[in-house]
Amino acid sequence: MTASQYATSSSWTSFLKSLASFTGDISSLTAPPFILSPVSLCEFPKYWAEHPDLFLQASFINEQNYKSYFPEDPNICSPEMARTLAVTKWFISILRSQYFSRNEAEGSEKKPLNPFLGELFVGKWDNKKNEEFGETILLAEQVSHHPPKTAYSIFNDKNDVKLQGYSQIKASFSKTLTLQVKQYGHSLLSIKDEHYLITPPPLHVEGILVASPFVELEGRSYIQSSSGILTVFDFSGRGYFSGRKNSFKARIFKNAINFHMKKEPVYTICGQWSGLSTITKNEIPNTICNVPFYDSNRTLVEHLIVKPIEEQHPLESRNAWKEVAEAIRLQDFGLIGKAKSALENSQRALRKEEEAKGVDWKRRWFIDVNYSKVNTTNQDDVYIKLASMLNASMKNVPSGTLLGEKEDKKVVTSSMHWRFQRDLWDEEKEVVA
Ligand code: 0T9
Repeated sequence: MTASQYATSSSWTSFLKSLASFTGDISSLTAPPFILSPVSLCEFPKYWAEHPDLFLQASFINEQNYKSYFPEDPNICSPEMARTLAVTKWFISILRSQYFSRNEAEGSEKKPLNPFLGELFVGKWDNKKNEEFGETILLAEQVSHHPPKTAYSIFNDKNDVKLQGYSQIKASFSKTLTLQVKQYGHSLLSIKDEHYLITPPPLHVEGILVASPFVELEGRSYIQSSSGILTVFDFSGRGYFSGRKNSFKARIFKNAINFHMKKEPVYTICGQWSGLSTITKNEIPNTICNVPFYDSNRTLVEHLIVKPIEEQHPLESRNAWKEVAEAIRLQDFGLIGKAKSALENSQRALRKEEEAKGVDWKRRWFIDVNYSKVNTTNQDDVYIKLASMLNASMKNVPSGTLLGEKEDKKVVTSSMHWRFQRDLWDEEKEVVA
């Protein structure tokens, strides 16, 4: 069947009707098999590093060689700027993985499996083709089930590059059945002793009515560097500041103050994140104008290596979900339900057991840090330092909310954020990457 045939099927129309009573809990929606993905949301952090070369690139840029990394601008001001351009390019490159790859592979966005508490996903990029690279390891853990939160850590020890973060969403359907999604959480990238705070953008899912959903980004993403340099991404879909889908404009400012004071950025990059983007230097005379910056159509992604299912720990995603995934591949509605219930029931039993014992599920590699209790003037803490440079709210508000903005002013008292504990991974005895 084609998407347009699915769109008029009774299973789809009755699914659409059920959306009227949506409460915000995506996992409670029973969708027809053709729109189910056999992949758990716990796997999604892999998208952050599907361009292993760009993920590491900034770590190779130093005082001596920085001009050679960005020959487009012979007057580039500093190695910090060259590294920010590398990080910006990496971020653009992975948007295609994060928000477009399911459409490419499956023809549309599909409903991912809702991870269970304690679910793990691990893998690595061995980078065998390039000796300088060394291994990049990914660890993801479902640290909360209600509401779902996935924490992740991606690190390359050889070049001292680390990314950690966590992600959570809040979703609602509009009258036209567009799913509006706000992202919560953030990522912290460390390139040796330089750090970056990255905030993911809001998005919406279109095409649900016609059974071929796809993601479109909107709003903003910030990449605040500890060097002071700030990249501000503005996203839009078809017809806002360009007639094309997946459009963006990224402005690179010397510092956040220049951005807040509405001063000119140093560079502007614009185009499509699923295709070509170009860079312009905003100086007079304008020497660099719409020079090609990145073309995501020309670079293949590198998928991480995941151990065969037989070698996986029972908590590892593809092992734990294998019956459900198989049932989805068979498109067997009854079997999907049965396999899902089996997993959910054993999870319910576990929670009951814990409740009776008065204990909480022990998180494996991450801890949650309450930032309303720590000294928020402590500039040794990378997150506090970067958030205050950007003037960003540290509360549990939508990603990228600045101090004084509407969401920040609401009475939200918590500022809990998930953080990776490297020693817990170093002591890990049962799970291998
Ligand atoms: C973090 C990403 C996130 C997760 C996904 C909204 C969405 C779940 C969250 C935000 C990643 O870094 C980036 C990419 C895609 C996001 C997903 C797209 C999507 O459709 C799902 C939601 C929950 C659905 O599955 C809605 C059901 C619909 C596809 C069929 C009716």
